[in-house]
Amino acid sequence: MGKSELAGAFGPRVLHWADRLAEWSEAPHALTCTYLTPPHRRVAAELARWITAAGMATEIDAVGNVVARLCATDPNAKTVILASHYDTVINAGKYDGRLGVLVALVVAEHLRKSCHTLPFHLEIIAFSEEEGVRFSAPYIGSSAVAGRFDQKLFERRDCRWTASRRCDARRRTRSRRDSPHSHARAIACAPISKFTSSKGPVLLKHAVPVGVVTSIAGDVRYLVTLTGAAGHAGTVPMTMRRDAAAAAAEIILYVERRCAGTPTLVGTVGKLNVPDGAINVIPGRCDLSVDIRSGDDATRDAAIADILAEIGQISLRRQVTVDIKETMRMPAVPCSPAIVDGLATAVERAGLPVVRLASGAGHDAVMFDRLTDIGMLFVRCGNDGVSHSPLETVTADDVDVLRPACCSMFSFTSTPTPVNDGIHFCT
Ligand code: HGY
Ligand code: MN
Repeated sequence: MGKSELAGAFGPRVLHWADRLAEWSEAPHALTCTYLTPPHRRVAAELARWITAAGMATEIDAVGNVVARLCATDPNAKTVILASHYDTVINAGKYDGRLGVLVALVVAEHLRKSCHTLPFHLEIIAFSEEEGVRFSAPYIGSSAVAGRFDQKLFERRDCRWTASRRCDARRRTRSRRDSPHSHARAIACAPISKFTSSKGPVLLKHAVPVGVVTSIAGDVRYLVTLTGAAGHAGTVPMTMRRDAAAAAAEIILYVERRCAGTPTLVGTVGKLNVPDGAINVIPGRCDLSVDIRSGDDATRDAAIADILAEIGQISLRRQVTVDIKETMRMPAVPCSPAIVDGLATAVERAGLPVVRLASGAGHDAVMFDRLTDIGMLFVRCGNDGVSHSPLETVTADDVDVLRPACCSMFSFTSTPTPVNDGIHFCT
C-alpha cells in the first residue's frame, strides 16, 4: 500500500482499509473469510505488508495471528497490546473485528509518525480465528497467545471445505516452524486493547459514537444431530412418521420461547440442515446448532438445563434419536474496572458522553480472563446496529472519534504507565 493510501484522515483511511481487506473473500459477491482459507491467508499477508509499511516489525505466527510490535526504549518495559480479529462469518460485514485491527494500526502509525516513544512496548495483534465458523472453534488465535491452545482443535471437522482442504489447513498450522503453544505471551506483560464495531442498537439508541464495554456475555454452543426415518413424502401416513426436521422445528421454537422470557438471555439456532434433503423425502436426519448466552452464567445454565430436557422430551415423543456435542463453553467475563474507567476517561477527554454497556457478543478478550485485566471499546453501527450481516455500517466520523479517545487512553502526551503493574487487556 503506497504512502498515498496512508494519507487522509483517520476515519476515512480506516474504512478504506476495511474496503481493501473485503476484496479477499471465498464468495464472489459477499464477504466470507474463514480460518486459513486462501482469502484468509491473503488478508494476513496484506495486513503484514501494511504494518511493515507503517514501520513496525511484524510476523504471522503458527496459528495465523498477524503480530506487529513497536518497541519502547526500555527492553524490559511491559507490553500493551491492541488487538482484534480479521476472520469473518459467512456473508459478513466489513467491520466486525477488522475495525479493531485497523484502528490499532492507524494509532500505532500515528505514534511512529509523531515520533512518540511510549514507556511500554506496543503490540498489535490481528487474531486469526474469533468467529469459529470453519471448525466450530472460536478464539483459536487468541487462545494461542493466552497459552490456552487446545491440541484437540486439530480433530475438529471442517464444515466449510472438502477433507483435502482440511488436511491442508492442518498441515499449514502444523508445518510452521513452531507450535501454537510457543506463541503464548508472558501475559504479565501483555495488555491488549481491541476496538470493534458495536453489536446491536444500544449506541444508536443513546446517539453516541462509542461505548465502553463493562462485561462480555458467557456463551455455550452445541451441534445437535436428530435422526428419525427417511421415507416417501407421499406414502407414509402422518401418524407413522419419525420426521427429524419436524423435531428440529419444535426444538427451535422451544429455544426461542425459553430465552424470550428472561432479560440478558439469548438463544439462537443459526445452522439448520437436512443433509441430502429432497422435496419428496421425509427428513430422516436434521443437524442444528444451538447458541445460548447471558451476562449471568447461572441464568444461562438454567436455560440450558431446560432446553436439553425439552430436546429429550421432543425426541422421545417423536421417536428420533439425538446426538448433542458441546462445542464451546465460555463463562461471562467482567471487564477490568480500572480499564473501564480508563476508557471512560479517555472518551470523556475526547468530549463525548460516556455510555457503559455489556457485550452480548463474544470476543477474544475472554481468552485472557484471569490472566490479565480486560476491557473494550465499541463503535456505533448504523442500520439499527446490525452486525454479522453485509448491512453492517460504520461512519468515518464515528471512527475518527477513536483517535483522540485512544490518544488520551494512552495519554500519549504524558508518560503513561500501565494500570497497576499488571497489564490490561482491552479487546
Ligand atoms: O459470536 C460472537 O459473539 C462473536 O461475533 N464471535
Ligand atoms: Mn463477530
